[in-house]
Amino acid sequence: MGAFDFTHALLRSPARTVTDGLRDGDHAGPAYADVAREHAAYAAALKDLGLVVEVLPPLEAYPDSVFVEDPALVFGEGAILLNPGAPTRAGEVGEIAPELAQRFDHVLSIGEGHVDGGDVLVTPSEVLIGLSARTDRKGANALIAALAGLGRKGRMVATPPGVLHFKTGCGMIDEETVAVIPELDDDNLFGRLRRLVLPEDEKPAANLLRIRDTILIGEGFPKTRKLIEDMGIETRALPVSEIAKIDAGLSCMSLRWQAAG
Ligand code: CIR
Repeated sequence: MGAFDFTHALLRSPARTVTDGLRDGDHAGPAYADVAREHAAYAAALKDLGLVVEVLPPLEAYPDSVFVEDPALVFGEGAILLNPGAPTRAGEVGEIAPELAQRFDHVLSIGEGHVDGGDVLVTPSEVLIGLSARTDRKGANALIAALAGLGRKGRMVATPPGVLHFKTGCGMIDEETVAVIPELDDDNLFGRLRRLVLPEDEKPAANLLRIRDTILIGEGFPKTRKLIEDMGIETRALPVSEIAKIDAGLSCMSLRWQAAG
């Protein structure tokens, strides 16, 4: 199976408190009903693409808990519990842990330091961990050790200042290519991967998601869609304008994996 041939996805319904989700700046948050609509469209797209999609119940105590990517990292061979760097999100780990224990034979934990899953880019040859305001060296080193336990190599990189998560600025297009914002157009970051640099006025498109043969991308990024479609890859645009109000994109709303066998 190819790197993007996911079979399963785990999601969590947005809580009504999502209106209080963390954001950079003091602008208004999203409307609950609109986040619920975007979440439903996302879940439907993953199902359409052939994945088994499970949706966990909402957690009102955790406004950002719809973003299940941040408290854990999953692979077919096992899961790793992370530790989100925002204090209001720390409790999400204890909520996702029993769910992962039911679904994975091996569940490891970073144990110390902080890592948000949004800072973790899985490439075919290595796992890149972006140091950021949410992810520190201690957590990144602990994650590198946990990844070794699953037979994977991890490497620490830097998230540019002002960018929330490493994957706010990049996403895998195919096994050889990564989409990047201009700030991440750097020879030292992505090893042998080719970089597709996004137009300056479409930087939020970078948090795209390759699922099987399709790239899911936020609505409103025609230049980026064309760049990808010119590579012969199908794209499908999804509404993200509400979750964008709390600094979220497409990767953060699911944990995705390929079931073994
Ligand atoms: C936060 O600041 O933690 C949330 N409002 C957004 C998290 C987005 N997560 C992600 O991109 N992995």
